[in-house]
Amino acid sequence: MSANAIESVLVENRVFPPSEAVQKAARISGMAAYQALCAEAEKDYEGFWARLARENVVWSKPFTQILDESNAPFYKWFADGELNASANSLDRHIGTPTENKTAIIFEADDGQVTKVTYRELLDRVSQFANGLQARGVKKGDRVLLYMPMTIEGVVAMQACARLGATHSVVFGGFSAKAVQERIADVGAVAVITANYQMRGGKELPLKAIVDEAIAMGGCECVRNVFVYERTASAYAKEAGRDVTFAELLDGQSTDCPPVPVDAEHPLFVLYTSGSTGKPKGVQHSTGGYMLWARQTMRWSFDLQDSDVFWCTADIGWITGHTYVAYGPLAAGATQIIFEGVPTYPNAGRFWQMVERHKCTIFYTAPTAIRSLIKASEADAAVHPDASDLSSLRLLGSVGEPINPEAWMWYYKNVGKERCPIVDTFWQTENGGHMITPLPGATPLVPGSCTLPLPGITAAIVDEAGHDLPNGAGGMLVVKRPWPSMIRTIWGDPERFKKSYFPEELGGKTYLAGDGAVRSEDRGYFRITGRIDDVLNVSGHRMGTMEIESALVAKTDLVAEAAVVGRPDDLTGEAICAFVVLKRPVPTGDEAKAIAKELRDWVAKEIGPIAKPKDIRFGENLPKTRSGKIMRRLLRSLAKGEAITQDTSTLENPAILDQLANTN
Ligand code: 6R9
Repeated sequence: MSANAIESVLVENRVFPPSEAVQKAARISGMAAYQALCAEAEKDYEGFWARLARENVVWSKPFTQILDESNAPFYKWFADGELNASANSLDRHIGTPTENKTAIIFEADDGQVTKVTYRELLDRVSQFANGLQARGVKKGDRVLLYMPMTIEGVVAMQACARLGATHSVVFGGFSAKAVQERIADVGAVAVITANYQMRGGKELPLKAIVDEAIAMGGCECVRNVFVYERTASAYAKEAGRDVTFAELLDGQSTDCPPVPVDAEHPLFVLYTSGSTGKPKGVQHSTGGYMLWARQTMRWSFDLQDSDVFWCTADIGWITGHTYVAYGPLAAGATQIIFEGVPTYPNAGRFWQMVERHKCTIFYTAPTAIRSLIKASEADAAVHPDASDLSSLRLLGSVGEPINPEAWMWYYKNVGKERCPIVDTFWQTENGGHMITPLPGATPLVPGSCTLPLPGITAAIVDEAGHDLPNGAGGMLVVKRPWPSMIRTIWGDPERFKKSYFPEELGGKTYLAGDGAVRSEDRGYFRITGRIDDVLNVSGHRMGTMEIESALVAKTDLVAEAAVVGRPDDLTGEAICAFVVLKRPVPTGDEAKAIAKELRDWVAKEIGPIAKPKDIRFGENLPKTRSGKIMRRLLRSLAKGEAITQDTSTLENPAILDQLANTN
């Protein structure tokens, strides 16, 4: 978010209360209803969550314990209860009118549409689970997915859950190295992938990247690679190890009893960037997670039976887990799944799809909105006005702060000043929405995620953990454990404690890693961005250390590198790398060529989303006398600001001029 945008958030005084019609129709109608739920949670915290757990989750063995804090911060919820996440998404609808309702409307990259009902989806998931079981996948195993956005991706996740196997989905844009690290860290027994993925009319390899990853070593745990043949194109197959979906499903029954697991059983591990070089495997539970996936569908989106829900997130991210693979199904929604990209065949694709499928709830990221604003300003044919958006009743935003200008455009042009916008703040570690308006209750303020959901004890504190008054910026924390929270970092409980429950805050307060401020008048939360070394580029989390490690791994060229973020109008933040080469500082065409080489290298090491936008070369980096890189100075340089900070502790002040000038 740019400094201007932050400023305009702070002075924002436009307020949009829910219309009478919206409020009347809503499940939580009016602020008093919201406050009553908050009061219920405050009065009897455990009783409140137990009620929601009974209402939202189908338990094969009911729980008698609610919250277990005996080994804090390793909290347990509903620990003696048993359930199955796939049964909670699919089987629960069998024998109800939802059984024959459309579960998924899939639109392929090329526009082809496929629909499946809940009954059909259950059959497909069961058959797939039987196939996995026949190849030895069982409860407690880990399975890595590297899949395109397709029905098959959801089927594979659900099939793992059906068997009690823990899935770990890796976004299809990550590199072979990233896949290899995740396979090795999570100890996957199998990989589920596709030969290719279709994006923007292009066929991009997936299977070949899995092959490359496994060939790097450390992946001896992988017995099988299951391959969805998304396209007819050929790919390399390793006999014995590789099994096509057709082979996997051949002869398998469409009946597969769901395997009951403990509430705390790990449903999935999803890797996300942290403030060190190594991504963290965020481990989620089954019971608490499923409770929140369904409840937030009903609260934040006020999901109704007639809704056509569309969350545009990829299943490789947490939003695609909670609001594609689990939440909408558990809540019995009809949802749209889109394989492609918003700009193909043109930048009106989202709006054309809303019209085509009569979408009622549309949930996307600010970065997509900002790029579509730009595209529709240049070409009226792709403007939202060119499509019939009258089916829409609710809009959502997620992934990064939405600047008020983009909010207003979304509100006017997409929602026609009729649809509330829920700006949902949450993180991979949270499992589901944390701070968000409720469409039938909360008066909206552009750029603010407003108030915590009932039961979520979000607060803003200073470094010592003291509550701050409205108007004072500080660290966002959550004071009490909640059911869908992260359970641990896979294989690294110490890092879990240090990252999220630091001793300085008493060891029991969840530290989000974001800065926030509450408005003076309403106490509304505004997220001001990460306060750690994590960047948010187009809604994707990237660790600065991760990118630095990738750069210095180019040992023939790079001596040292420091990465910072700078505000960018389109992507929120942009990656800016300061690089010291093992050769004289290049200029002109040579500098351009080396910068390109480094960008391609980072794409190979991590993935194209991690490519630095700016690369600047210098003889050195600004350092203190003790050798610490002064990142705040680099941040100013990246923004193109004059250095006004105190530079007296700097060992080599002359370096600032050099880094300010090269580009
Ligand atoms: C769900 C998701 C989490 C980080 C988070 C914050 C930023 C997400 C936001 C938001 C402001 C919102 N973030 N939603 N900032 N307003 N509505 O995005 O998870 O990929 O783990 O990212 O994204 O900085 O800490 P994840």
